[in-house]
Amino acid sequence: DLVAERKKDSNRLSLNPCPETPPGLVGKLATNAPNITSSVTNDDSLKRVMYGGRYSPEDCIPRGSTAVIIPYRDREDHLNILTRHLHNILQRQQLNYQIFAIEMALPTQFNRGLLANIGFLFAKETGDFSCFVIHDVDAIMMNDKNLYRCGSQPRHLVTGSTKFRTGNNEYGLPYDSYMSGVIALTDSQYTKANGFSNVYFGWGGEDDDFNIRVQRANMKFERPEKEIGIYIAIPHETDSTNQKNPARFGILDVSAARQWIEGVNSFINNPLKIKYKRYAIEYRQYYTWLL
Ligand code: UD2
Repeated sequence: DLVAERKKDSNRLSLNPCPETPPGLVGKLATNAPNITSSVTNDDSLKRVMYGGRYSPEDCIPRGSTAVIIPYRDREDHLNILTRHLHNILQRQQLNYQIFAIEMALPTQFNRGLLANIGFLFAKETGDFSCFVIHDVDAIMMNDKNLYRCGSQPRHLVTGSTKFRTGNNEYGLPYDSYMSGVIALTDSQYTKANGFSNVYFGWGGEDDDFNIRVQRANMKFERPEKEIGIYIAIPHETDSTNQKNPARFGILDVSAARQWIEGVNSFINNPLKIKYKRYAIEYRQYYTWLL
């Protein structure tokens, strides 16, 4: 593997940077496909994925490098659909990328913010990424022009999801300041906001809390154009280990007071340092898995 990587590096010396707009993009994908995975045509993409769900373009020098971080538990079907779909599209986007599934061990209630923070730090340990995309496992991108790159401000990559379908509007959003599902931040943007709060166990609240953090750090989420940031939400039941957190509103009320005390800094030099155990790391065929 190392020899192959070195060879690629030396080949790259004579390569040009990838174009600003990747040439192979097709735009909006067929939405009525019975099987989302087969709606993306070029299955050869899966053969090009390196173990751990990594890829780097061979014919040009990529513009930055993206870590896709999926807070995860017990949704294997969704994870299989999403990772295959992403490999297909992110290769067309000529990105250097790696996909991470960050799983919380049972029996603790799910905590999406905590997993995002752990995934962010783990990805930084693993590779040199310029962009971190925190991704719901059930969010399927339906326009390949939605580039998984970062910007000068944090980015909310969703302009509409079938989860919030209203009347004739197939892809909707529940409210203006909403920024859930898929977001993209640079290392410095994520760190400046102090990452996600770690104290939301169970469903809800961590996304609105993160939005407050971003604003209080003098940043603002931006979205792509309306027809570009569209997603299918794979339907699912409520998870018994991610029940609605009845305390979420109370925790959200004191979001500002907690912002600099706990967050991604809770894992580094902090008197209230969070300790957690890594039970397993596996470099699986289509993604890197951390339990
Ligand atoms: C919404 C938000 C989501 C998050 C959540 C509240 C959208 C599109 N998404 O999702 O970003 O803010 O509300 O916490 O509005 N997960 C698992 N296994 C579990 C439970 C959760 O893998 O047992 C992961 C998975 O990546 C999933 C995400 O957490 O996509 C959000 O959980 P959800 O899908 O149950 O919640 P949902 O759809 O209401």
